[in-house]
Amino acid sequence: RPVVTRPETQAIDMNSRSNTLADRDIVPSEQTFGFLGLGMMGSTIVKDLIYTKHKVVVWNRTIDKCQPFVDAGAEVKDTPMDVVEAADIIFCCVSDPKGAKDLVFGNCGVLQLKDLRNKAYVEMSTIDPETSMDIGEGIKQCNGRYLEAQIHGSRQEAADGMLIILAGGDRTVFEECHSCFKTIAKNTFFLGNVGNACKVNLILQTILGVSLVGLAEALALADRFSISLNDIIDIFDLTSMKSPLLLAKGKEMAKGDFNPQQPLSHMQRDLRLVLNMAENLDQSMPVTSITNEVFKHTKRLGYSEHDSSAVFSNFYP
Ligand code: NA7
Repeated sequence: RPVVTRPETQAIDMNSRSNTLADRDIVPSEQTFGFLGLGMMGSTIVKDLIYTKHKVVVWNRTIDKCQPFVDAGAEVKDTPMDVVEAADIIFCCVSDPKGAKDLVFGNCGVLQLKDLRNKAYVEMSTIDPETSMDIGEGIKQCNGRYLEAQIHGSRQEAADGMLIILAGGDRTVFEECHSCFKTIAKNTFFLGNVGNACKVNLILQTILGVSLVGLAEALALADRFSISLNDIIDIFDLTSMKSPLLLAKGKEMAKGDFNPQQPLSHMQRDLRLVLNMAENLDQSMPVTSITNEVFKHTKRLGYSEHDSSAVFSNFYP
């Protein structure tokens, strides 16, 4: 089996700006915003919040990642609890539901503060509705306000300020986050109760995951016939099936360029969350189940940290 090398981790470019920012006429909120989690998404978001003059306090598990943000004007704290103490509205953007829960319920977590009066907590990590409801309940019991604000989009879309925000929970928090959301997103939707935004986000991820596996399988068949993948993509572009995303992913598959825009491990995590959600409803999801298996296997081949388009690699012996 060929050795799969991990994709290079790209350092955040603190000087890059999305072209869209200049046109958005952003008046920053006076409130102080906490930010937990400076991964690829979190870093990109915080960089733009600082640029648009929001007051930001940050924390990341690997503390070294905070330094460029401190240099750019953010304050850094030692624990999530310290961030909550210093901020009015706290965003969280970590890998998965377990990480999201740890930051709220764990040692030195948000709830250690006990009294969250005048504080609001905004969950941006991709999570399932049940986790979101648990977090929301915990925050509410300490008198805090809670909003789930799921971010839909790739790392490039985050860098371009073109995310879509799907929100549910406390509407006043949604409104108070207006200048932040305007900085990072092209559209924001308020979808009602806690859980609704998570459901919509995961449903969109289901469409994406299933489409990527279909695309990968079809392109692999073309390759077996020695038909040029670029020809297939050019013809696909002329059909009514075309979509910007599938075209981009098809090109990545043809080139074998799996630079992570949406890591494959995140895609598989989302499919797992979808299947758990459907299981509780006895909803049959045969295609998503197989799609999940395909992504799981691609992870085993070593492509967890590559882009989801690396699912193409699954179809080679
Ligand atoms: P990355 O770049 O993989 O970053 C993940 C971040 O989550 C990073 O800051 C991690 O800290 C942090 N993390 C992961 N697990 C934990 C736990 N258990 N405790 C504390 N912090 C944790 O992901 P992205 O930025 O692309 O995506 C983040 C979310 O946005 C994800 O849910 C997407 O679906 C949307 P580290 O730096 O490793 O110490």
